[in-house]
Amino acid sequence: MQQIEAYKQEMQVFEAQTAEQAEAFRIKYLGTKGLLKQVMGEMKQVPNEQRKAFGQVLNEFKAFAEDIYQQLKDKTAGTEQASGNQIDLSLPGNDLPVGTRHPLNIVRNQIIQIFRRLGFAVAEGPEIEDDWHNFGAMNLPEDHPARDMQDTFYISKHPDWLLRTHTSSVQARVMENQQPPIRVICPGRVYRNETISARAHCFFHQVEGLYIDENVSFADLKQTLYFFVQELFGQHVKVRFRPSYFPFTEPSAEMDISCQICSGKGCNICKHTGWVEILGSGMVHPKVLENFGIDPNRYTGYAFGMGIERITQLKYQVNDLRLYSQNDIRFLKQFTGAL
Ligand code: 2NL
Repeated sequence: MQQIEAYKQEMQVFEAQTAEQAEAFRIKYLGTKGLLKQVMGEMKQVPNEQRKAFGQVLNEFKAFAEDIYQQLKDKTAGTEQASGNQIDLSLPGNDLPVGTRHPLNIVRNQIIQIFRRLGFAVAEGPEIEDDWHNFGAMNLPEDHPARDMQDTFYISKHPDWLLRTHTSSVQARVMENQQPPIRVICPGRVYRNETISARAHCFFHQVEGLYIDENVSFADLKQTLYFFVQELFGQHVKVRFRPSYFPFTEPSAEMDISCQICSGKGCNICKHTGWVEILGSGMVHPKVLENFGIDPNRYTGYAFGMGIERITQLKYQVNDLRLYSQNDIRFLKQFTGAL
């Protein structure tokens, strides 16, 4: 009883200026490990006949403590702000780092924009293709090396399926569903079974184009592609066409542009020739047109294909293909603002 009286006096002189100090009172006296619980635990030792009286004292003690706590709480209400760990909501927030477009997407978008202005639509298609859309329709013979497992990823559970090796498969799907005039470009990822190095990867990105109508000529092909590289690299760029071979075009040509690194004087990039290859092209093979029921005597067309990695390399001097897919922020952030 005496001890309780002493505690009461201790409580009465308890000083609290802040809400934290009022809380300290609660913990010390009323908390689960507080003094009140401790004193109540002593009930067991009280002889039976005194229990009732002691219980009353305890109840009164508890009410006393709660009353003081309530007073301290009222007195210090609103002092939380003064405690110093309050956030100032009027301050500006932390900057969120803004990402950059991937260089391959920057260049792909530039290519798409140029051809859009020439009336080309954009078509997309699946990355897993069947043999017909990727090879057969494109006039690739059964024994063509591209059809070998060494060069192409086949889906082992479904031998007729493969990862497309070019986006010609998308143009095949366009020709399947649409009669001429056809004017599309097909950007997308393609796969080849290559050992990864600075110059080769097991996937890369392409833009292929196709234009089929009456009276489409090789002169249209040349002038369109010349316009394209002038828009992409500048008016000063020179072009040359070299005869080439593709199973899906006849005649075929590869196009070179004057080296953008040394302006044609000769450097490592152009192997001291002053020219760099940027795309393959040709007049659509009559067999390809026939495969889609397009009459080759009425319609002609040109087609072309380019690697986006290669063009990005020439535009931004990226000299290792692996950089495109390593996600190294030091590489990627160099394209801030290159939109
Ligand atoms: C290259 C060469 C080329 C085509 C792609 C094509 C598409 C159809 C019909 C005929 Cl639907 N040809 N595409 C034509 C010539 C060359 O790509 O070196 N690409 C990176």
